[in-house]
Amino acid sequence: NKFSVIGLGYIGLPTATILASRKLDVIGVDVSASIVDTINQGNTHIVEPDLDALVHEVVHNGYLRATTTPEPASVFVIAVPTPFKHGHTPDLSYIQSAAEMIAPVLAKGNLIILESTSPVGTTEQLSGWLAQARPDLSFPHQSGETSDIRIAYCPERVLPGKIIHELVNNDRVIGGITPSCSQAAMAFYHHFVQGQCIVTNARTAEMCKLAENSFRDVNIAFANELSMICDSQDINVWELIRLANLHPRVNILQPGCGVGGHCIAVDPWFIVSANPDEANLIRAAREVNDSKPGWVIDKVEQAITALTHQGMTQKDIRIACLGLSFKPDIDDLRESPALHIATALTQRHTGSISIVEPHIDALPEQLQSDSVNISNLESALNQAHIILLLVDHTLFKNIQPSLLNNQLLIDTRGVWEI
Ligand code: SAJ
Repeated sequence: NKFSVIGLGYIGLPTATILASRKLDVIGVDVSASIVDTINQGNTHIVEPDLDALVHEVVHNGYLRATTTPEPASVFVIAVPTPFKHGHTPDLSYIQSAAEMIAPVLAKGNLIILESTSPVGTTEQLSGWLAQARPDLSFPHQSGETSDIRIAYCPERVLPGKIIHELVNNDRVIGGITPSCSQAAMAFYHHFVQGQCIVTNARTAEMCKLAENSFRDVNIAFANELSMICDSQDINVWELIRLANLHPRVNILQPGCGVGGHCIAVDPWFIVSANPDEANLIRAAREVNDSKPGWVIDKVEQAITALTHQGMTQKDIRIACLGLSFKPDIDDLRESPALHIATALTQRHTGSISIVEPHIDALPEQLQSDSVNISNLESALNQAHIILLLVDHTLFKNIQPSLLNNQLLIDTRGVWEI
């Protein structure tokens, strides 16, 4: 039995690696030759705790091999990106290409599992694309039971930073196009999942993933809206949330400088674009979270104005931006509100900006400017007139209070609770 994982990114590579660690024969497929080469050397192209050593082990033991050309296998797991296009509609082209890639090597009895976050109906669509490419095989559809190929939707749910643990321990929702597709997928996940595997239909499983991330987005939006309300009411939002959360049925999340990453800031739009008349709360939450970086930029501009009223010229005002990643203690800058804010400040501020980001070595392209430098924490704090905390990295939580003297502090994460 061979297992194939299509797409070797943040989900596909850990999944392929965990399968291979169970001594299963795994072929990883990716369109990028450089990713394939990196993996075949036993290395990884993504930063994720515990992944490096595991990839090294399974590649050297011969259980995981990467290639750009799909090969026959008994199970294919598709874990390719589903970004959104202009107008917030989902872009399914990576799933369609994955389908076109594997179609020629499919054989009777194969199981295909889609793990990519997808709008409702995508698994059926996948079945349709495959049926077009392989008229010699029968593919499942909701009304029919028997088919040569089985297809299921099983969303990934792992948290970046805890992927290896959560891949094994999280419960899984399994949505086969037919009950026998679900049973086949269930048998597959039992190779490595210790959480419960619960069967439903494909549409429910697709919506379940979107609902999970929308739930989190709506809850973070509540915290972000509260932070803006409290600011104009002169109330410390961090204290307020701590107090409100003492109530046994209240659990408010933490405000921040915005919501980033490639999931929570994207997936709710899949619901909104398919249900524009009903998804009002979900849309509003997205808008609140997307407005937060602009609000933070306004706060920095107000601080700059306050310093100029004290007699400084804007060119002499030095800003320290603490953190660029989309959440604490990772190196991932994708859809990062902190990066967005730092970029906007780079374009607007005439004085110098020091960036402190312990998880990257060089500034991303959009921050390359004569007035911006990457700095260590202590010198950035010493020289700054304004300190803007964007990400609650552990390094920043441990800052000595003596380093925060006369600078203006803008703390978007409640690390200093101001
Ligand atoms: N954030 C806040 N306040 C909070 C919590 C988070 O501002 O109280 C911000 C973070 O700083 C970050 C963003 O939200 O910018 C998203 O971070 P996250 O840790 O909530 O989630 P992700 O994007 O790393 O992973 C999410 C997870 N989904 C849920 O928790 C419902 C994960 O389980 C999913 O597998 C993942 O999306 C995905 O791939 O869909």
